[in-house]
Amino acid sequence: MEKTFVMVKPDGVQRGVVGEIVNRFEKKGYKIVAAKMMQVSKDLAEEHYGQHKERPFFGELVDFITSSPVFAMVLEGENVISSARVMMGATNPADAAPGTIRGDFAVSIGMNIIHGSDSPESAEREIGLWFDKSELTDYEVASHKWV
Ligand code: RTP
Ligand code: MG
Repeated sequence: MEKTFVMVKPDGVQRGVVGEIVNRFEKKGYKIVAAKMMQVSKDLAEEHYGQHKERPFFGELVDFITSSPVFAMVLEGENVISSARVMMGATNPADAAPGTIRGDFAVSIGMNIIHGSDSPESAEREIGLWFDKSELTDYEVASHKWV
């Protein structure tokens, strides 16, 4: 079954919406395979956002992600990679539809509350980067036969 990496960014943790965000993914029908609160190191932030190294906002992005703890998760389910991105809404919260996480909780592109892997390749890379294999659980959710 497909897995993705999702992270509530420092602004989401500071604003107390971790529970609300986790709730949305649980209610949708996705399984939480792993989750942890963590202070991100500069090395991890730079590696995670490596594809944006040459972009003008890279320094600010790394400073922001390391500024306060994040809540990192691995979610599992059918089409979870693209579906979680739909639930998050557009990168720029100004363009994110109401009802999406960014549409409901964020205002500016620099503090857009949440990250989600953008492809199967990114998901595999990011899960490996943020979680040790031993942190990933493997269990059945009884109600998921109805999802
Ligand atoms: P993310 O990786 O954080 O889930 O966001 P995303 O896929 O929707 O967007 P991406 O293009 O990967 O950009 C990564 C993060 O960089 C910040 N950004 N700032 N100032 C700017 O023009 C700008 N553009 C992007 C955003 O915080 C975005 O989430
Ligand atoms: Mg991205």
